[in-house]
Amino acid sequence: MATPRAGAAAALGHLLSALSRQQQRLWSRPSAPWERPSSIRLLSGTAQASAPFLRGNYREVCERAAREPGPFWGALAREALLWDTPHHTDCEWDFVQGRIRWFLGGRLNVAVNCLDQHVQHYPDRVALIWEKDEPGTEEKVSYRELLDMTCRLANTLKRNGIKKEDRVAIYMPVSPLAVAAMLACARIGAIHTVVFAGFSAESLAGRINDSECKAVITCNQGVRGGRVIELKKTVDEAVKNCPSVKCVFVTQRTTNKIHTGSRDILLEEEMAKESSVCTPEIMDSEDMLFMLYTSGSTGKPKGIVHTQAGYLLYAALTHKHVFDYKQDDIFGCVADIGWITGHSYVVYGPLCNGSTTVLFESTPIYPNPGRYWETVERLKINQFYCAPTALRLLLKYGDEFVKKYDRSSLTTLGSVGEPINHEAWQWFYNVVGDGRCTLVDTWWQTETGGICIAPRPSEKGAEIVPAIAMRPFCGITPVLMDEKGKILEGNDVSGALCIAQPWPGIARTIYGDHERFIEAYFKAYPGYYFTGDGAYRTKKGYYQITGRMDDVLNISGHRLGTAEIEDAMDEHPAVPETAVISYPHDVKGEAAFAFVVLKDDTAHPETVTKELRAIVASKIAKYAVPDHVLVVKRLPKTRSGKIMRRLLQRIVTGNVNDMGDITTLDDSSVITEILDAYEEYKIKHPTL
Ligand code: 7RM
Repeated sequence: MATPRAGAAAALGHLLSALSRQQQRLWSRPSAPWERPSSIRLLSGTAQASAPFLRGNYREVCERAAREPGPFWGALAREALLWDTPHHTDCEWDFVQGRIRWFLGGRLNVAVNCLDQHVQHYPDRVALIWEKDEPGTEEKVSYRELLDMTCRLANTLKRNGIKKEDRVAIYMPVSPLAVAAMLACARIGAIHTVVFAGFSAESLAGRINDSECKAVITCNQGVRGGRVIELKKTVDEAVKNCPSVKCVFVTQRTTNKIHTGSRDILLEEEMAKESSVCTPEIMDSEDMLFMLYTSGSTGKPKGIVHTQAGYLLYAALTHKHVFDYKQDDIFGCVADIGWITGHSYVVYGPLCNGSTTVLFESTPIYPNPGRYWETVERLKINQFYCAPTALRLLLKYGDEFVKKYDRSSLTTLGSVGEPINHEAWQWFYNVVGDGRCTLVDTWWQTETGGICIAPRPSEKGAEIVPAIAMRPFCGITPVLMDEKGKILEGNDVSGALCIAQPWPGIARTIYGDHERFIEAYFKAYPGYYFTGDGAYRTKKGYYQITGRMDDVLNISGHRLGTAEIEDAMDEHPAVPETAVISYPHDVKGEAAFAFVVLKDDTAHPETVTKELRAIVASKIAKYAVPDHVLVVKRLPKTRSGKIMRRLLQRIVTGNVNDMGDITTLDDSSVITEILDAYEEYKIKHPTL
């Protein structure tokens, strides 16, 4: 049956067949409508085509990118992506209204870019290596197999009424089916929102309801670190309160039988009945690709929206150039797909580049602290990308767990998620990398879509300063602002990190709340994107990220708003008020410390603090539970009633002699009161 999109779809097929008629025979399905000839002219190329911006002098190219971002990215987009219709306008933007559009008029399909174009050339190339929880049980999936899986899954979604623009929640650990689920959404134009499988039922329900998802895709159970995680049960609990959900697709990760409810659909069974051909929906560059929830400074997570072409281009180019990815390399990013790092550097960037990408299901210490390096040896990983928190944990176990394994395949090491401390950087570089690999500290955010500041690319042999992110990627224009919103010129200065011009990977909006998008990112420094981070520009002009400037914690590389934890605890009937602050933690980077005020008639404060921990785990996630909960009589407040968290932070970090400006404090006797309570608590908790 002809669809309105059949012409455009046919055009993609035409291009693919033109690329290599001989190879085409290997995988062609003559009945596929999108292989019919078409008169639409397509711009060719694959994302592996060497991007022009690295030919020649890096500094000059960057200067040009900053001067003329539109034509710079426009040319790259034409060369690096596979289009149905080329774009007519490179970029339209207005940072006051938070309006950003790239590659207008362009039409393409992200799944075709990530799959079909590679199947065309190398159907048997390995796309995914699923490094399952038990070492030595890895499974490989070729591009042809991943395309097959994606199309069957896409057809299953379609058969169950999921269509373009519908939202689909994915609540799964990393697995080939999770990747296929993301790509199946992309293929039919549905919008996925992956929810990290460690979030509680209530968090999941909140996200499903905010985005009004029509379907949820999940597993019966998850397996991690030798333990079974009851994912389906969590989904069942969540969807009780999600009226928009019409079906729950369930895959079998374990042999455990699952209870099926009225909305449940056994995914593998249905996929087996479907065709392995699925006509891709041709999408506009600026149609939504996915949203991903992330914490901000209020209690409610934000649904960050990324669109098709700009996001894909930026993820692919940064993947290739920051990590110096070469064809046939094995790329190992151990992030979970529930975070942006998993989206950009496990799935979209590597697959768009036709890479072999590792899906790591386990933990850094299962079955022992040598797991990462044993995996590197067994899979012959070339690029290894992880979080500093894992390195801090592993270095405590000593070098033997590393040295036992052959790491000679490694060429590039990467770190992401939080500032990397010197000890972790040196250990990663010298012990893991034997002092011979390039180590890149990469700074970026859910909102930036891909890496924005990192040591590479740069001129051959250019220096790398340990433990700092250093150089803006081409086309990224960092600016530091002082407290008054004045641009700080020159070097050796610290300020609020802003970016002056758009790049293709920047988020486009917060789902359903564009005002909040403007408020959060474009209000503080009008005309600039404010990252929420502070940074120092060194004497040599390199960037060092100093950390969040807002009320956002970074626990083991994961963002969490203090307000989110406070809101959860405030629901306890015995708790009128709470204040959560962060303090440095040697493994997690930062940890949460909660100060709580209880009602006067509370008989058992210890019971309440225990209940508070349970509430946070069930309302948000286990990782959000504060390490310490201290009961106090009052909180320090300004005369206008605002809680002065800064003072609490100084108490916990031992900076009591430097309280800063306390002139706005309503009643200064509260400080000694809290200090006394804190000292008493410390005696009982000597590890603090
Ligand atoms: C990719 C990711 C973003 C926040 C960001 C920073 C912090 C991330 C680094 C870093 C110092 C780094 N996205 N951050 N990378 N701080 N150096 N290399 O983590 O949205 O989850 O978090 O993480 O504060 O604003 S995220």
